[in-house]
Amino acid sequence: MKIPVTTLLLIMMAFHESSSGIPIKKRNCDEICPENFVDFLGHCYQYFGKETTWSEAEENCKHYEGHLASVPSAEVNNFIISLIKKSNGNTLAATWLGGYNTVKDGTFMWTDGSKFGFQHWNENQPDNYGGYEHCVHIIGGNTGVWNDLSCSTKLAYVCAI
Ligand SMILES: [Ca+2]
Repeated sequence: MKIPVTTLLLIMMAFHESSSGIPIKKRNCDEICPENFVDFLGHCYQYFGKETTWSEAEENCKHYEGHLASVPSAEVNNFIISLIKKSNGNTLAATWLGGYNTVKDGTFMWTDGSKFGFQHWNENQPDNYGGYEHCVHIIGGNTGVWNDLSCSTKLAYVCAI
């Protein structure tokens, strides 16, 4: 039996369609954020009120295929402040961000690998108080300025995808 080429092509296309019907996960501005994450400037953010150490917080963010939030601009810092307040009874809780520094030379970095450019430190910070403050958080009850703190301190945190 001779099957016309066009029929064969249609069958192949149909098979291809059904075998690749699983949508590929994309992360761009058009994508809807996962449940409980809020979209802002192309990233998805969630506040977690359960206080954990900085590294535990980063690990939890990785479960969502994200990282602790990096802050590239005042705009994003302001958004994170409003997200914390909205999620926490209008109170700005002390909250881990993805900033950390290398113990060796003190250079700050973000866990998502983005450039540590914009900085919003509180006055006289970072001070590496006692020589063991290597993680960055937003100071609670304040204006959203940052402090370096011991990474083993347990704080709320914000993940970004
Ligand atoms: Ca400090």
